[in-house]
Amino acid sequence: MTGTKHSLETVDYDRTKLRIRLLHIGFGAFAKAHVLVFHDEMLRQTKSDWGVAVTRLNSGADDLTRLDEADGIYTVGEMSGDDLSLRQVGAICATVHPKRDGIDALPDRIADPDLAVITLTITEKGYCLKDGKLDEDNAGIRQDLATPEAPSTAIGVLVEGLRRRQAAGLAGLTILSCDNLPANGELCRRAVLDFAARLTPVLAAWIETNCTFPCSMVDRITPAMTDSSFETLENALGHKDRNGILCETFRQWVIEDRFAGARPDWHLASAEFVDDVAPFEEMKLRMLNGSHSFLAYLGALAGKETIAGCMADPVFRQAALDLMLSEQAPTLTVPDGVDIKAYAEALIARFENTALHHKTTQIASDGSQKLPQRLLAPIRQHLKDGSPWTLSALAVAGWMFYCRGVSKSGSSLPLNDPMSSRIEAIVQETDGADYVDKMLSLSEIFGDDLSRSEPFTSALKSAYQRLQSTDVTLALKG
Ligand code: CS2
Repeated sequence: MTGTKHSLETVDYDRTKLRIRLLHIGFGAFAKAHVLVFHDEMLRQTKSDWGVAVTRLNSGADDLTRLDEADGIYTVGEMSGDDLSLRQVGAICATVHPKRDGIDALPDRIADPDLAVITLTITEKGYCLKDGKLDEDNAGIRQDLATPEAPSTAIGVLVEGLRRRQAAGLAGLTILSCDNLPANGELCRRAVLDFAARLTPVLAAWIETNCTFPCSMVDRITPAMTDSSFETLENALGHKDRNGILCETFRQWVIEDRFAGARPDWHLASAEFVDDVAPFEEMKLRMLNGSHSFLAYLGALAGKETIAGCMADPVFRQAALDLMLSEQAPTLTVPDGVDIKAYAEALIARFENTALHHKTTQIASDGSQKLPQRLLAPIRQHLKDGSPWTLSALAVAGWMFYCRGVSKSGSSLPLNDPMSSRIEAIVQETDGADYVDKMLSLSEIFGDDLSRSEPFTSALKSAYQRLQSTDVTLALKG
């Protein structure tokens, strides 16, 4: 990116004063660009002592070691068109990885007396839920219930850490989910309490009394880094930062104000503490993430590599706006003070950001975990109200088409999904005619209600048929 304008905000607080009071589990691209940026901004404003430890559970030990080598400091590049502003984040005091540091390192970190808050970005599948409860058939959960002192899942790690806190007579913690799930805090609480109750009811009761699980809505578009984005960062910075991240300039964090103990002053970094996050979560999940998934599946099928590429096509751009305003917005309780039309237009402008090479195939991953809250919940509402949901039907049919692994022009599409083996088995066993019916029988995704709903299944079949018989742009035009 030539002609880039940039400024660099270096760390301006005394890092030697930081004590580890916040632990972040699931330290990937999003956390680097979101939670840690809010936290860093707060440290700039308050010069407080809230240091952070970050962890990943499975892969990524080398990434954390590389961060240690940079003394925990990394660069965030915030991009809009040709503008790029750079900040150094200096909040991280330690990294922990069970495979590198031993199985006790993480539960011991959770049982540190200084710790007050744990934030989580472990993705939808990291909560190991089925029908809103802990999925005891999940392989990781089964293993962790058998050997709880050597946990491998985030839920197992949390419970083992909390058990050590309880045994040491320490205070409880605030456990703050930052994943794109409705009522994310409640779901996290359910998974943790179900797991703990399977071990000892006394531990579950202690967690219930001493810990809180606030809900939160998080928002910042942060594509996975590629060689070319590292190069953009290097050109702007004047040297390499292999820990760096590029993202958009927009960021939002709405947090339910229910902390077990001390609360970081994140409001000084523009986070909002509210009594009820639900309307914000629902609005963001349906308007932003719902249309992201819509663009991801239909865009990938039409050969569009990025979200900005979809926006450059007037038919896709208009369809995304129509989906938001005609099919998603009517299903929402819009938060007080929000102009939903302006919100939708701002989302379109964010999607148009050509500096972000946000791949449709990246957003297309984990569809089985994303469709229910992004598209199926609003569809349920339309079925109840008798209102139209043509574009939502195309999005779900687009997902089914995408799962076959081939675009309309015959190029291959990657299927990354925890349910991929079951999906692939359906793709293998059917020649096409009953494909939609077989996909609809995945009750973890569609629930028995939708699988058995005639209006739902027939609308899905005709949307799928339309995608099969015509090109995506024509299908979108109706
Ligand atoms: C995206 C989100 O990958 C996806 O599923 O929809 O990561 C999205 O970019 C963020 O939620 C934006 O806040």
